[in-house]
Amino acid sequence: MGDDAADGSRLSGPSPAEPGTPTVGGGWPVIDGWAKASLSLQGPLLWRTLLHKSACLSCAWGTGGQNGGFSDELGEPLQRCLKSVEAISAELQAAVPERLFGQRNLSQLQELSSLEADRLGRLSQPLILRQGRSHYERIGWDDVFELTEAAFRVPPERLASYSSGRSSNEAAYLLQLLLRALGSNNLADCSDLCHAPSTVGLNEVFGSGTSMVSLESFKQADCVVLVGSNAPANHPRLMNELIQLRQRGGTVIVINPVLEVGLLKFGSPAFPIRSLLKGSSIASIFLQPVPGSDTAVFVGIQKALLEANQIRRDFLAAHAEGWEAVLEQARATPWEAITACCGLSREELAHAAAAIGRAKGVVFAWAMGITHHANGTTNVHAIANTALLSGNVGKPGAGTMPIRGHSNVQGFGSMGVTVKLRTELRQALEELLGRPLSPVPGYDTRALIEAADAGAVDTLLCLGGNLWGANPDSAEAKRALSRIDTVVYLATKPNQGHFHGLAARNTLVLPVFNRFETPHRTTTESGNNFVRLNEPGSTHLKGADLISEVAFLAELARRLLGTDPIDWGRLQDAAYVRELIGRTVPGYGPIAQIDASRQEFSVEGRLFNEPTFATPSGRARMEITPLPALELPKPEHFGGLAPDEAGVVLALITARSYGQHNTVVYKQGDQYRGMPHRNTILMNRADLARAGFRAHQRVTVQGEAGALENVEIIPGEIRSGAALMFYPEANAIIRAVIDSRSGTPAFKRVPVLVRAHQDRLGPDG
Ligand SMILES: Nc1nc2c(c(=O)[nH]1)N[C@H]1C(S)=C(S)[C@@H](COP(=O)(O)OP(=O)(O)OC[C@H]3O[C@@H](n4cnc5c(=O)[nH]c(N)nc54)[C@H](O)[C@@H]3O)O[C@H]1N2
Ligand SMILES: Nc1nc2c(c(=O)[nH]1)N[C@H]1C(S)=C(S)[C@@H](COP(=O)(O)OP(=O)(O)OC[C@H]3O[C@@H](n4cnc5c(=O)[nH]c(N)nc54)[C@H](O)[C@@H]3O)O[C@H]1N2
Ligand code: SF4
Ligand SMILES: [Mo]
Repeated sequence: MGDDAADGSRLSGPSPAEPGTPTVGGGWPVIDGWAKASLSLQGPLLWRTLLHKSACLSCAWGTGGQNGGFSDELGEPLQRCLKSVEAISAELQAAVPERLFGQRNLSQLQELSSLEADRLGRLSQPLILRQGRSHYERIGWDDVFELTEAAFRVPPERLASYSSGRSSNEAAYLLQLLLRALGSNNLADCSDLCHAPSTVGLNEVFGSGTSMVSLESFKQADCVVLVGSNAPANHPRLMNELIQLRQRGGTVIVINPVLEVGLLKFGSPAFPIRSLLKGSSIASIFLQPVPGSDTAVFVGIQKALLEANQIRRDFLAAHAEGWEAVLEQARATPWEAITACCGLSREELAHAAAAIGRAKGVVFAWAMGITHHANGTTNVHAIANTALLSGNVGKPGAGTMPIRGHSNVQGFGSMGVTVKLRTELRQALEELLGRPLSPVPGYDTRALIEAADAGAVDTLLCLGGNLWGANPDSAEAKRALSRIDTVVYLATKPNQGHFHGLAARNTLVLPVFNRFETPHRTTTESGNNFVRLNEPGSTHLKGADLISEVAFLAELARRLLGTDPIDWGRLQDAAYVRELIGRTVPGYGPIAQIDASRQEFSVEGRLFNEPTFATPSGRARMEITPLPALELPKPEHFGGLAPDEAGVVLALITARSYGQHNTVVYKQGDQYRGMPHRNTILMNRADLARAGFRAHQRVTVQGEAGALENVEIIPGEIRSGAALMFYPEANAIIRAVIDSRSGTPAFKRVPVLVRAHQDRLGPDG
């Protein structure tokens, strides 16, 4: 096999890139970004924050913590990336000028783009928008608590929360304890829109829903299969591991419909300058499948392993259940069905399977390209099956590894912020609260939107995030939120959700300390199951009236519940919250002593270095994975094309640009994909030709829930039949199709009609 993807494994025929697009991910723009940030007015403050002992705010790779700002979980230096700088810089902005909310009315605020909303600055005073008023006004904390307390005194089924994974474990634990003590299980969370299929799927197979691979174990792999992840942008320090893996002769198999430049070559500042500028090779094999077809890709790999006699039958017999049916599915599924579904050839799949079969330890890592599909959970099963059939679980250097998103999203799950509460935690919480938890199933994020839309929710507390911006069908999300009586947003910075996601009666926006400012210690959990301890800090905002999330939730709980059955007021003390976490959350025992020990730790029971799993029998439970049906609708589905109108129906991937964090846009363009602004659509040149479009032509992109106008076509390295646009803007046109097993929307395969005429309306128009 050749030593990079130019060996012919990118068989799908890349077209030449747009002139000026980089040929290396990371690289010079990264150094430039660091230099600009360091030399800015914020520079000294930025560096002080980077060195603060707390986990990086941005992704769940877990850089920072007690070792100091720049080390990873093994204490290795030079692991901070520019994304971290972007996130910190946004938090170090000055406060929103006091007069701004008096000057700008709602319609003016609603005109703001995501970037403009973020650039207003930091929230520094509590705000309220009252029914019928045109402006947000200042409100005092006493009134905030009185109003929120009253809003929480509703029947528990009509009370809900939504959360985003940037807050601490302590805040997350309090949030769920409060709701559950009040009798509500309505704990919607951003993970419902993210890795829920991984949690559900892995729990079904292994009895544990997180990665089974520690960073240490990851370093022992000699092959990594990276599926549906744009790690160069979203988990940049994972790239250091891939560079090192290639340097020690290992293989990286990338599976992605988009030929992301940073997955071919990546220049990391952690390596010598020559390698930074030229870039190190990443993909040894690059497979470019049809979006949504990963189950077929993995069944194909299984079939190739079977045909090459590389199935580990002894291992399966000893450590798995249901494997015979999975092997039978691989045997019985014809190659034609597999290749027709995924668009890859038998040779490509066999080539990848041979590399997997040859390797001593394979880590299968994935992100949103796997989960954001109507069959997201089945995709996860297909990956887990492949890992099991090839004997790549339950030993160091191998295993399944969902690459988690928000820096503490996994901690939220561990703390019980989920509608799928695990039995052990349920029992422990019932013991703590001295009564059974409500048996009424809770709303996950999509169910919450539907319930709100149906008028079944009175009060919603949002611990961070942007519920409006993160959901498909922005008009539906707006309408649903407008049917809730009171919405309370706790946030560090304003976002579009605070201006579009408005309640019927009162909308409150309450300013909180971020992680590195919080006046007490907090903890967070990385995607590698490593618990980080964050030291107290202070804010640069002068005269600001911020609150810690723990203080807010403990005070609200004290008002509502007093000392029944625990002393809620005492939970103001984060160390006491940690004591309760240590007592109730499985695997979290050491957290009770962490204030004294300062010992960060791996959550117990998650890392499988032996093939004994957390299922009742200790064996992995395998199940077959039906291939998805991936037909796209005809133009008529969208109202049809005019006789002379150019147009094509494509599978739209909605993804992040290189300059954003989720719904928050930091930079307009995406230079690595050659997309100069946000209102662009990345298309394959063959599709342009097929539809009769030219590069840079302006088109209408019509989805099932709406249309985006004046979108510029950018030809690029994406599989024919697929297109890519940026989230959150694209949510305006997406109808929610969800994976029924996990509740997660299919954000990565949205049927759209790309059409030339801009003046035609859709089926509803
Ligand atoms: N800088 C930065 N870092 C972040 C975030 C951020 O917004 N900015 N967000 C955080 C969060 S919450 C998350 S969840 C993660 C997201 O991290 P990613 O999952 O890497 O992010 P996405 O942009 O959604 O891109 C997913 C990748 O999947 C590919 N893909 C799309 N469809 C398919 C498919 O059908 N099959 C396969 N195999 N691949 C497909 C896309 O081409 C893209 O490269 O990043 C986290 N880190
Ligand atoms: N079309 C489409 N939609 C998607 C996706 C996609 O790929 N395509 N991705 C989905 C995914 S993976 C996710 S995770 C969701 C993300 O959805 P969310 O997590 O809801 O959204 P974010 O944009 O991360 O939320 C950012 C806001 O959090 C607040 N914030 C930041 N730090 C803190 C803090 O420390 N405390 C508090 N209280 N607030 C804070 C700030 O006000 C900031 O504006 O979006 C989902 N939606
Ligand atoms: S890789 Fe993730 S955790 Fe590490 S510095 Fe970058 S954004 Fe932060
Ligand atoms: Mo996410």
